[in-house]
Amino acid sequence: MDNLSATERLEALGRILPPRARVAIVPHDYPDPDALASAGGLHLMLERRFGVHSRIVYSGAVERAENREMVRHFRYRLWDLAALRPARRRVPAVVVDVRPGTGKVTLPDWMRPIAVVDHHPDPGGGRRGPALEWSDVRPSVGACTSIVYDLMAAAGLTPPTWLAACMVYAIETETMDFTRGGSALDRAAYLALLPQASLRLLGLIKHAPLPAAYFSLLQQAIANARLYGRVAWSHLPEVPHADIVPEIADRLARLERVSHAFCTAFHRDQLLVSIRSNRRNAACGALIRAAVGLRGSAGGHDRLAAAAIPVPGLDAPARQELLESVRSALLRRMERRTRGIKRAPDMRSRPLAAGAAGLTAESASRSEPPAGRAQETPSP
Ligand SMILES: [Mn+2]
Repeated sequence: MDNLSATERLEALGRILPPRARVAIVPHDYPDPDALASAGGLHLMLERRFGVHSRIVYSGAVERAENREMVRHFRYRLWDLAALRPARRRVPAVVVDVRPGTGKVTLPDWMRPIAVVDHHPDPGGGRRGPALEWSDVRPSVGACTSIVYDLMAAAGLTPPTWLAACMVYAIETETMDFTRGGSALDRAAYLALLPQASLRLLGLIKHAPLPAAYFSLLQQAIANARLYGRVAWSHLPEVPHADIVPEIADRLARLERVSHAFCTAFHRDQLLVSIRSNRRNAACGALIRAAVGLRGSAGGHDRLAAAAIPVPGLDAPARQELLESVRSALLRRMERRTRGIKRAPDMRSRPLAAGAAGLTAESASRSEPPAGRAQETPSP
């Protein structure tokens, strides 16, 4: 389906959509703005262009304050899969911003994936999902929302102002305001959607009120952050929601002179990892897959990627051992990649924040001698 125009793709989609059945639109678990806005655009398109009713069904939670604000203004209902009764007949599903079989989207037995819209590179590692009847996968596009915009535009559809605002926000966050790449299609989608968007809603999302717990997690993450030359790492022993992990990685990646950042955290029965790079061709997705291996699901893009490693039943020492192994596997690979930069990093670590881990401002500004493993692990 690679060389088809958006119009041809639309026609092909029309041929595989069941005429009367209700369709599920399924974004990846713990949907982010890109996944939600893409799902919203598809919901509108199925209805208006094909007369097909759909339900957006997600798993996991939406916790980041900005994302919750976006959901608050969503006019299409978002159905929590856990609260749905299984359908008696299998429901055709359109999977969005993820591919089935990657471990990043929950599809119950009673759903039958028929189509996918995604922009993630091939997951690789034998994690190829089932062949679908229709797919629109464009890894060169920065935001999945831009692909949905392309299809909507080919269908002659203009989103309502609230949805346009969500789509604009999705493209901004996914491309980090076009600093993290962004193709010609992303720019075209962004510039076309912006005049159609409720700018007030866009502002409300960006300036969403933050809960007090956010600040205490941020404080903890900064206190635990350590620098290894141009690599920054922080760990949170236990987080109440998954969304804080990529947020911390984003923050750390903005530290001057840092080229790679990652955050690790235990969340329920999983070790979560988010990595970021501000360098081109950082291949974060491949890097994290190599570091995590078969221990969990991992993947992502050039400059950002994430992994989730199941740890059910692991006691505290075993969890610590796993964390240490993942941390050193990531550091090793990042260190190799930052070697090309002037002033190659030494792998000695130092705390990010003066006064953190009981150090004074003066000793924190010096590099420590090579530290043992125990010392490199931040105290809780
Ligand atoms: Mn996406």
